[in-house]
Amino acid sequence: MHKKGFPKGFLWGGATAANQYEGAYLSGGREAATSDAVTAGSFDHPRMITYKTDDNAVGQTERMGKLPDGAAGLIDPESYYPSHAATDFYHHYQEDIRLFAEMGFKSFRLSVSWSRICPKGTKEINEEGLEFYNSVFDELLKYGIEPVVTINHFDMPMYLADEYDGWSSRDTIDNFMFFAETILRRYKDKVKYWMTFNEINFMKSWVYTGVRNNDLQHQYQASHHMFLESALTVSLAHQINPEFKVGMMVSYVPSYPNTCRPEDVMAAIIDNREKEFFIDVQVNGAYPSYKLKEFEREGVNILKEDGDDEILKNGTVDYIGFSYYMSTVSAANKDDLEKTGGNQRTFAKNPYLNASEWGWMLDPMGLRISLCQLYERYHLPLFIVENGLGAVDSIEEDGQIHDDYRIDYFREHIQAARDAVVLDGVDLMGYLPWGCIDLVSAGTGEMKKRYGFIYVDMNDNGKGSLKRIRKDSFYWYKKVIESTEGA
Ligand code: BGP
Repeated sequence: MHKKGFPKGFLWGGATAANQYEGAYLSGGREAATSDAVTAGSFDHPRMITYKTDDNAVGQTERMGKLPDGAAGLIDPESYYPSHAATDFYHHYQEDIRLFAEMGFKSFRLSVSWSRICPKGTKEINEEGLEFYNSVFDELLKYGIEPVVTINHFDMPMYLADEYDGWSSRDTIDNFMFFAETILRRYKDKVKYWMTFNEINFMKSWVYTGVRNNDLQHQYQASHHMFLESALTVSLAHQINPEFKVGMMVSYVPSYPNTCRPEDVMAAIIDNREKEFFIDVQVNGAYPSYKLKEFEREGVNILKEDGDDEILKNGTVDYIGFSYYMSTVSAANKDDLEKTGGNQRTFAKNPYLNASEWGWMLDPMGLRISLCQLYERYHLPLFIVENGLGAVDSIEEDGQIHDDYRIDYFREHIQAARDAVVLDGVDLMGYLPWGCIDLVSAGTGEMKKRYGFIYVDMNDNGKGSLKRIRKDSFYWYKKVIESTEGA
């Protein structure tokens, strides 16, 4: 153990995803994905999904907009779609990786765009797409940066969403398996760390799952297919290369009881199951009893085929990856709670905490609490694969970005992670701050909400030179990595 508390080989780095960073959405043989149909939004004006939907499509957190008559494909010519160009990793990957190397990154999380490899999501390969990621991995390895690959981060080839209703259909498993196997085999000597689905507990968005009807039955059936997929991927990955580490990924927002009234404590236990369910299945390889009881009460009937239970049992994950941004509060009586903004949906306000400009509760201690809860419940290595502060940055007169607020945020969260390692004995693999370079927000489609150590000149209307500028936090994070590196 190094003097600063983090183990030798700790994976310091940063995290991104193709749907928010890569751009070049119809270049190099890529075809459209669900994430391409999302317009820009803002705090008070939700992003919109333009889609040839019937009026019965319900339950999206965003408005499902019908395309105007005559609009081609999915794109409304009057709307702006920030992910189409994003911050253009596709054309800037060498420059960006050079900057990550300058910060001292040991690892870098990215996702592979499914429709870049298999344009329709079916069993047809786009060799140019495979070559692109091959060059990216080579570039990373040139600097000794370990790639951490999310196989699927919040998108699905449009064709599969259209023709198969996304993860509702069991056929999607077969198609995804082809994609997963293709990349596991092609990059087997370049990538060791994999993650199946980003934030698998966010099931309600059509963009993420391609599922139009998201009543409980459809939602959980889709989850079942994703669980099978994850388990099959883990099993196959271990056959291809026993050295592979394949993890799962959830959004972890711990919920505290509003008071010490036992009813509030029980409410927190129930709310926490929202994410624990997804971890339980992928770590224990079976559905937990509380969920089976809930299915009975709600009339949810998961359609399983023979052998499904064995698939789940045999494909449990090697580590738990999670995003941590905030905590929330639970109460038996929801009227006792005040609402605030949060990751992908609204959450409850905690009067003991401050909030970000987007209303997310800032809670560094919550990171230590999460690490303890997860480690003590699952006894598996943990990987913080997202954490960060979405904030408005401005370029000052000196041409620089003085983001002290971000530095303060990271100082406190890294300290909390260190406490979990040093004081609580948590087995922590690494720390990958989200959006280590500015990219498009998933929740609101904004550029204004920035997370990066590196500023990218691009605004909410798609104007900007895409020039990269190091923020003050860039130099600060570089020092953190230097000073905590294993001896
Ligand atoms: C997580 C997602 C990321 C990312 C992050 C920040 O839910 O995995 O894709 O976007 O949250 O959220 P936002 O972009 O909405 O600020």
